[in-house]
Amino acid sequence: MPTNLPPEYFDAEKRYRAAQSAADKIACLEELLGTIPKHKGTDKLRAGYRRRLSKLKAAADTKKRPGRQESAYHIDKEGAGQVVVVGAPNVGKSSLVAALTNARPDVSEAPFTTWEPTPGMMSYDDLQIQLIDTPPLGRDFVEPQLLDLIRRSDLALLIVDLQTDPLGQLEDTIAFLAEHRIVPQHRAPQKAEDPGSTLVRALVVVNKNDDQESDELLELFLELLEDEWPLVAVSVRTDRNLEQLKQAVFDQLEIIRVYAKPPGKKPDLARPFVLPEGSTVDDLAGKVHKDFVQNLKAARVWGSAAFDGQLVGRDHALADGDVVELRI
Ligand SMILES: Nc1nc2c(ncn2[C@@H]2O[C@H](COP(=O)(O)OP(=O)(O)OP(=O)(O)O)[C@@H](O)[C@H]2O)c(=O)[nH]1
Ligand SMILES: [Mg+2]
Repeated sequence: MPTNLPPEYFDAEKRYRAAQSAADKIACLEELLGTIPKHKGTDKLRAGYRRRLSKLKAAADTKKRPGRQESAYHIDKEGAGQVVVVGAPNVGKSSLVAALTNARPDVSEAPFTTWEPTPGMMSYDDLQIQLIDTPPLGRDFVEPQLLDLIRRSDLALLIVDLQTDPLGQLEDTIAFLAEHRIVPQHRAPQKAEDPGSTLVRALVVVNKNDDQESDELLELFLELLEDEWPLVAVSVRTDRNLEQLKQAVFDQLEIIRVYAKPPGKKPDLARPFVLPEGSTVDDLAGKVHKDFVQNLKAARVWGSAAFDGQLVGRDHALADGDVVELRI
């Protein structure tokens, strides 16, 4: 032990020994290190405290990590579907999410405004659908987590700006997604060539079709567009076609709403069960309660695909708007 240590060292050392929490220990160690004169005789002592300090800091960091992993890109699905809004800079992604949902992402004339995804809820009839605003797709850098968000989504809105090379923007977006092995679902045949790719439902949204004047631009764009795309032309600025867009989003999600009716009672029309298109009575039973699947004896359906009150079997396919009475 070197002899020439000042009295402050011994005070600081006492405090360090008394410290309970990791944060206190770190603070006391830093203070302690500051009191030790720097010369050859104190090298070992200082190195020892340094090691302890870095160990404590590393341990504190790993503890913090679970918090850090909750990145802005981990957005829990809410409502009837998760719809991610993607596209080139400045096409109006944030404007669209601000117009259709309760979220208020920043909008500006300058490109590259958005840095983080922002979710919001859009009402459609009796449903809530989640829309997520995202940072622009760019050649230089794209957060890998954005790609995962697109892969996990139920639908991607590919936004282009009618007034700024919409064809080029759409081609770039598709090429970009393809580079990362994300394939729009209606191009499914391509998937056979690459089994590692992810199919994602996609809807092209042509924004900034503000008025009749820009309809000419739209016609030109549609003529040049080679592939068939599910597509809606809108204007966030003038509200043009925004209702049609909501309808198209619902259609593309390929979901149905079914209302459960307890025997002898009225159906609960306020809370639809949301199921993928093609779902059966069995699928609904599983969603209502796991006991229902095993014990289901009969079901009656009121709706478009059945005559009113028709008795149906477990594998009867349900349609949007059906009212179903499950009997156990
Ligand atoms: N004329 C016209 N301008 C629009 C429309 N929608 C959005 N804009 C404008 O386009 C600009 C960009 O809008 P943003 O919503 O910030 O675009 P963004 O795609 O989120 O942009 P980044 O976050 O930078 O990728 C803003 O000046 C908007 O006011 C529209 O329908 N018509
Ligand atoms: Mg934005």
